[in-house]
Amino acid sequence: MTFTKICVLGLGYIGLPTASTFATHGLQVVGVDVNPHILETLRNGGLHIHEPGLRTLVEAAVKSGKLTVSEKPEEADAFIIAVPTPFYEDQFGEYNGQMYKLADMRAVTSASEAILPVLRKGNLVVLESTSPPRTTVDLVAPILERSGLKAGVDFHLVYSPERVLPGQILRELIENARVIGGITPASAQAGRDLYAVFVKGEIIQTDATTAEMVKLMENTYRDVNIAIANEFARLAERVGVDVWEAIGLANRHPRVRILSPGPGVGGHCISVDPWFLVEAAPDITPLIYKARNVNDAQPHFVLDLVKRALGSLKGKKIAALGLSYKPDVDDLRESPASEVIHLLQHKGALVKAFEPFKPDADLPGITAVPTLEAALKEADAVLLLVNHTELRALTPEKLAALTPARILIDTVNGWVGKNWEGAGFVVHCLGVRK
Ligand code: SAJ
Repeated sequence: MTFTKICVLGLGYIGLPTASTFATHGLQVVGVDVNPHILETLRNGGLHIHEPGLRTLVEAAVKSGKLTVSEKPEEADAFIIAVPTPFYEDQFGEYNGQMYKLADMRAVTSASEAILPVLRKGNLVVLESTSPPRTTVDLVAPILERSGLKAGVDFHLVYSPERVLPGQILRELIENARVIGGITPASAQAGRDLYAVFVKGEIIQTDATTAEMVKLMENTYRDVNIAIANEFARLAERVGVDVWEAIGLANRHPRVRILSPGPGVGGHCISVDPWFLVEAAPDITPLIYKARNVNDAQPHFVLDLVKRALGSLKGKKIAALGLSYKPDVDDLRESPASEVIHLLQHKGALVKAFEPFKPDADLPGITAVPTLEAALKEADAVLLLVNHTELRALTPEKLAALTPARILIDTVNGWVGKNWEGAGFVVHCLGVRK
């Protein structure tokens, strides 16, 4: 199948890079979003998200005339749905007295409904949003079939997960292997033809539900791996071991690859997607459920660490460094750092936070200051919450000059290997017994 014009529904972290990449590879692309603010920003040459290289790419796509934006889909050869699939904040499932989170599929539903009036025979529809297993066949197909056209017969339908890492989206979009799950082999082939426009990685065809599972399994595997790293950190503190050294040594085994402990698991993917599997079958997913709980509880272990370092937190001034959900990105969504700060404040600590990637960060209930100096200048203790390259690079001499604090609490092992004691500091590191 060949493609001249496509519509991409949802212009967020995945949709906008995808739409722009198709446009710079010669397709006519209509980017669709229901948020008028996003459309206005893009029409005025602005950008509502931060991702390295994205500004240049979007500018090139718009300038060439190949990327336009609209509030509604138009007739096209293919439609890509890349809208958010969060979980409900106020609705839960229950199994055996245990609550689990439920996927909020309203955006996928309304995007599918928006395609209905412009869906034509021979079109390809792709769902990219991370979704519970069977969404493509049980939710999207029936909506699109309200057009009178039959999925897999009159139009092609595919699930193809995005697997790009925030911070490296543009490179990974092109280079990563791409899984294309068709509701029929012909649909998968049509999906391959579309992504072959720019994907340089391997393109692998399968069925739609397998592709959905693949995506969820990848992120769940990572969540469970981080959960075990966090439990190892707790154990290491208990038995008097440095977990970072122990993990480093264990990872010298050719078949072991333990991830890193930290203040918790944030972002909009790893901390969300495993719930889709629990929701699909709560009776047979106790490990996935437990791993989510272990990682969600991690900010409380950071609180314990800070208490061990400082005693009572009442009135203690803490400089909290890093607010994003992970290193070297500016994304503050679902950030464990914010949760740690709330817990500290709840115990009476006075926290000033600094996020180098977003000096103007504005989070409810958190005092964020625009410079490192402002966060550090009157602190009693310095708490490293995100392993940003520039925070990791701080030297004992530099820090000693910027703060009267001599207590450092490192939750990410960012400051390992420097002569902190020589500069008068005492370092408390997560996963290391003092
Ligand atoms: N984290 C740890 N320890 C680690 C690694 C990560 O505590 O060893 C924490 C991070 O600090 C962060 C969270 O986990 O708070 C998630 O970060 P991440 O880098 O593991 O993942 P995301 O959410 O940025 O991106 C993931 C990626 N999935 C996998 O690596 C399997 C990415 O490829 C997906 O495309 C993305 O989810 C997505 O959109 O689903």
